[in-house]
Amino acid sequence: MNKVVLITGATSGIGLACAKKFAANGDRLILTGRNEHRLNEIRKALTEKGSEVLTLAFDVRDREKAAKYIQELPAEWQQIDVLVNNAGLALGLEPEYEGNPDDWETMIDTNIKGLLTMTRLVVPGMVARNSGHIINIGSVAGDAAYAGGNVYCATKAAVKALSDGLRIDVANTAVRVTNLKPGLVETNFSNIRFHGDSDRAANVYKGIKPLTGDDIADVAVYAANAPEHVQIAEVLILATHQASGSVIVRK
Ligand code: NDP
Ligand code: 8X3
Repeated sequence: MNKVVLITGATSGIGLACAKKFAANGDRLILTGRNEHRLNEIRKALTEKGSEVLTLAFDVRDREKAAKYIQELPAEWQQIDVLVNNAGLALGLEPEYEGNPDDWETMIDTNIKGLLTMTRLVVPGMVARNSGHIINIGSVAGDAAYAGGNVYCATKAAVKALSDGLRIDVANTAVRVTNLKPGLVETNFSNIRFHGDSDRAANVYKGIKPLTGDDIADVAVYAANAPEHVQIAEVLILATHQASGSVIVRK
């Protein structure tokens, strides 16, 4: 309630659902993403419902711009209570030996280095105030590789290692770190992964009731509102007919 929550990748899917759920919880939102038009639309819709929203359009791979925006936040937005490191993507599902190096670079730069950039910019203030919460959106894909997942799975394994490492680094403070690991969530994720091939994307969710962004956002809001002495360190959230990243029972 009344926290300042910064969400990266808030223009779609899990990030957008988090924006709506944290807004409904009475929190103030800093929403980021590359798509400025979508950010403006979302700000307008949430503001009309009574929320306080600031939007910042930047690419998390652009370290300089990210630093400029965070360092120049208006005074009333500078004390970020919750950082939701959500911006991320998968590209391709080829065997590792046939993958596209440009796709690898985009995934590594966004999912790992972008998350690190935001952590480096926001967490020092939390440590100085002895208060704050970082919610990283990892994945079941970080627990074990699945066919064709290679580099994407590696980036999400890195999110687990970075969450665990950060948790150690802030253990002498009241700052908390959560790694949320969703399974199959129907968002724009597969459209992006398959470079706009919507039939192939739809097939990913065929014969199964997938999770929604709201399902993940509910857990994020729960973790952020747990009593101060409770650190929800890691949560694996799967669709009911999914047992792991590679075991999915379709009807
Ligand atoms: P969407 O494609 O629906 O949303 C991705 C969001 O990330 C968009 O808001 C996009 O905003 C933002 N984004 C992507 N690249 C950048 C960038 N370089 N800079 C800033 N923002 C960026 O996918 P999801 O909601 O599904 O994905 C969100 C997170 O959840 C990702 O980290 C993903 O790996 C993870 N995840 C998804 C699962 C799923 O099954 N869908 C399961 C497990 C984890 P914009 O285009 O405006 O920049
Ligand atoms: C997204 C979930 O299993 O499609 O991280 O990789 S999965």
